[in-house]
Amino acid sequence: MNANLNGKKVAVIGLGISNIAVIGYLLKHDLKQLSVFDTRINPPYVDELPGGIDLNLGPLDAAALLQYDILVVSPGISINRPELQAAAKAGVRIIGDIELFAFEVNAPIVGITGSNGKSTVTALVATMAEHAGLKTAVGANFGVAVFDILSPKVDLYVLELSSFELETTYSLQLQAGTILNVSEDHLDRYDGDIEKYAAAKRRIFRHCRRIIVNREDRRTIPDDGQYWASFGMNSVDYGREETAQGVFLTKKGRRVFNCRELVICGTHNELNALAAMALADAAGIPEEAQLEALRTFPGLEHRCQLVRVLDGVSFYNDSKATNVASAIAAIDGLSARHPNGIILLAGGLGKGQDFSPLKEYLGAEVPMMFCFGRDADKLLALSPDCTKGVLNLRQALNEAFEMAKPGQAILLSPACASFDQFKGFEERGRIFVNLVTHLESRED
Ligand code: UMA
Ligand code: ADP
Repeated sequence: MNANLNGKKVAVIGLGISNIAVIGYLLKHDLKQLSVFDTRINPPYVDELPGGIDLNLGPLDAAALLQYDILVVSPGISINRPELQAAAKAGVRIIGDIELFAFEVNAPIVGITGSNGKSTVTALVATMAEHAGLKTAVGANFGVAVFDILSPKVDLYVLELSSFELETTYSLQLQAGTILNVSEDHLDRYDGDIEKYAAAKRRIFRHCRRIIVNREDRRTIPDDGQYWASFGMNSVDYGREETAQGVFLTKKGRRVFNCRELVICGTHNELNALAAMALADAAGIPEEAQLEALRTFPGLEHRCQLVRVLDGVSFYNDSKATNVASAIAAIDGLSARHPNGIILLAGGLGKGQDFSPLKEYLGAEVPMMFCFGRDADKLLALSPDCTKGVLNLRQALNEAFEMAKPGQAILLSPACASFDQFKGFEERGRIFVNLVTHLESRED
């Protein structure tokens, strides 16, 4: 498709962060019709719509959708819904905001997807680019709509791309792109099939000049097996070397960085750093700027952050761990610091995941897991002895603190989405930090 929208009938499906920005863009065109649909009765941003716009709230009307040329579907709406499938079958084009952005953008783009680490790597690459003096814009799944960052002044875009966004993107040209890893997540949107989810992620490689893969995860490798660089645990290509002096990050066997200088911790963050360096090299960002960014990047909020130490107990906020693999990365990353045990606070919406990989940690690194939220039962079923059901996060924290011994950690790493009890992972993390901050010493 081309971006010539003039004379077209366009409907925007979903009124969230992405599509409110799309509407601003569409209003600059001479459309034949612009309508807005949202399945929610009370979606956000209604007050920001221009007066008189055709607004349709509540269940989608399949017949009504057939009259449009283009549907711009926001990421939170599955394109597999029957109403959208029927429209697609009838020849209506189904795209997302990133597809429209692809026709407007002039500067080079680095694209990052994966089940975990996307935001961290996106922020790291952007920090590297800024250290190199480039005017850098960060957006998409990072929380900022692409049409809110589009500007002729930008030298480099760094986009965090979700599988949902990639499903509705066809034409995005990337200078460099990667899939960091693929583990179970969002399977409720992929018929429980991780291969369908991985295939959606591999759409990132459709027009990607320099492809970077995780050589230990076959699902991150394009179907034709061709790529520009790889990262992984050993010292091949972008890699790691474990020595008596510590762990070094390497490029083709050359030691470039001592991980002692890395602020963000854990092996998963070493891999994130390698992926970021590979992307930066692919985008022409000098190595000096890369290393400076690695030395200074403090990590993002809600990702395995130490909140406080009270009575010898360390409290970590890892609210962004919305799937099992990220919770396991946090436990692995912290277990060396807390050999006496990590009390885990977990639960929420499981999104169809298999929780069983957590089982081997229960009774070992994790002596107790307090479980809350809609899918608490599935977590409780992993071990009757090392789990306890509680009503909410507050109760989980209080009971965990009652039993915690000095040297142990209390880790909020829920392995689940938050929307059953919170507005999002940020709210869940903020509430946790607030509760932890107000805890009183048991020794007084
Ligand atoms: N919704 C409805 N009916 C609708 C439209 C939306 O019920 O008609 C619901 C969705 O199911 C979802 C919520 O409303 O629960 C928001 O959906 P949306 O499509 O309006 O989302 P936006 O506000 O536009 O935000 C989206 C991304 N959200 C999702 O993919 C769900 C944001 O990623 C992204 O930052 C934003 O675009 C920027 O352009 C968030 C996210 O949770 C952070 N992403 C998932 C993740 O990281 O795991 C994929
Ligand atoms: P995303 O944007 O993909 O959700 P984030 O960088 O926000 O990724 O991190 C989300 C969660 O995943 C955090 O709990 C973090 O500690 C964990 N994490 C970060 N990088 C990785 C990785 N490479 N592998 C596994 N878990 C990771």
